[in-house]
Amino acid sequence: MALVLAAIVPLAVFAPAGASVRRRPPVVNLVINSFRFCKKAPCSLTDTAYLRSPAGGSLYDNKQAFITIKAGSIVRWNYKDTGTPGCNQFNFGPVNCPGHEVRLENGTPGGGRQIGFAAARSSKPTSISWYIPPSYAGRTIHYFCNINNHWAFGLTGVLVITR
Ligand SMILES: [Cu+2]
Repeated sequence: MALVLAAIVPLAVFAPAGASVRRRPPVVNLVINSFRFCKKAPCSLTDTAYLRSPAGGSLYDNKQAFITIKAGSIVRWNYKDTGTPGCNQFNFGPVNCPGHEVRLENGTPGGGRQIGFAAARSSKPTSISWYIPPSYAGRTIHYFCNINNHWAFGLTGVLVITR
């Protein structure tokens, strides 16, 4: 018994209290599916998070489709638009769909920073990842796909960033 204790106690003593062990940020997986952003495929028609004005910005927020994310996480949008009606199907002419992007809303027609692009008809899984820094806690982030005006088809999202 004493031996066992002797073996355990030093571990406890030297276990770094509040050590600055760097943890990997948790990953929150979302999907891009049927021209929508949502948590899990299949997305539904009502997963459009806001109606976007052609001038930029939101005309109407659909709060039921907002997605809450903890600051300090990585958001990963996985491209799953291979089904019907999906981007992969539109491979010709004026309705050609090259893929989808995540672009931050900034109230201008073209939008702000592009976080990433996921190509259609890829032979490999495609995703867009974004690390949300802790300082973003409290923000509500509108984003959309501006490729061929996909936002007008309902491809808009909102992230609510919490602590
Ligand atoms: Cu798109």
